[in-house]
Amino acid sequence: MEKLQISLIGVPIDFGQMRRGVDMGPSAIRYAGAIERLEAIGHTVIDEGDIHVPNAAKLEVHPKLRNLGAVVEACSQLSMLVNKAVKQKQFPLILGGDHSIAIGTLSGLAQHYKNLGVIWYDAHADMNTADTSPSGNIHGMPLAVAMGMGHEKLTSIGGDAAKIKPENLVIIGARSVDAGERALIKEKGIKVYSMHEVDRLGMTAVMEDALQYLKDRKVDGLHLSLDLDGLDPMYTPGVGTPVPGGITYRESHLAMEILQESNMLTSAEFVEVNPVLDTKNATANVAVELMGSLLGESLV
Ligand code: HAR
Ligand code: MN
Ligand code: MN
Ligand code: MN
Repeated sequence: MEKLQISLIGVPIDFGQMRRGVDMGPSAIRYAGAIERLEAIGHTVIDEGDIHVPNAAKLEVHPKLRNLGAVVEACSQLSMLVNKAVKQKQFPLILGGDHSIAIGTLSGLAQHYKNLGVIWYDAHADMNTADTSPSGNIHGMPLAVAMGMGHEKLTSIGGDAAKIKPENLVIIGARSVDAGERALIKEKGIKVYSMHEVDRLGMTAVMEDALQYLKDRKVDGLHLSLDLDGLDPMYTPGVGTPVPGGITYRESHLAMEILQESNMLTSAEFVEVNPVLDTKNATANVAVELMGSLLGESLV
């Protein structure tokens, strides 16, 4: 297995939604031993620390886009750091923070990858715009923004062009999808393996299928965006929007191992860890264990 130079970037933000505390996610994941775990595999970790997240109250507020100014500011910084890491041939590994940060991650990656593949491991489709969102929470919008839809202040981070193509996106684990998101999935023909497909086909087939689909599209990079609420809340209770009936712990490890075996992965992010809602840092612990499998820990 290739040994990586991992650029570790924390994004302590909780402004993309309403439950405070997910800004402590990067701390919780570091406390759970992320760096030691990755170094034990043989990777080099360049810890960029956490980006500075401004006080939301001092920046632009918007009736349908909660804390817009703070999210724009944090995502702009993140986009630059991710871009810098890729330029230096490092593997960006981003710790959230709520899922709004994916706007910055995907923007940074898009500076380099012109045909980026994305695996979105999540209970949600995160594809709302201000007009379809039931909540006004930006963490429910990053995929729409990356496809070029939504408020101009969000879509223009790192350039006006769309950051990903709908046909290069695969969603895994979906089980809470809003009406507007469903319409968009249909309209764009987005590949979704909902819990129905995970149950019916099994995780091995889902992952092999997903990776073949992305290979057929000749993606030039592959980003994993892993929302810890993709797993069943029985394993990852420390998330702001838990949805029952999720992916198991073992299935998730298997998915990570298959991703590792594919040799396609070029970046990853782990988001929505909220230690305030947790017991004994369980969710960050799972995040770190999954990181191990994803980045090449071997069982024997
Ligand atoms: N779809 C709902 C909304 O837009 C809930 C989104 C919850 N999102 C996350 N990230 N936790 O996946 O408000
Ligand atoms: Mn806070
Ligand atoms: Mn999400
Ligand atoms: Mn989610």
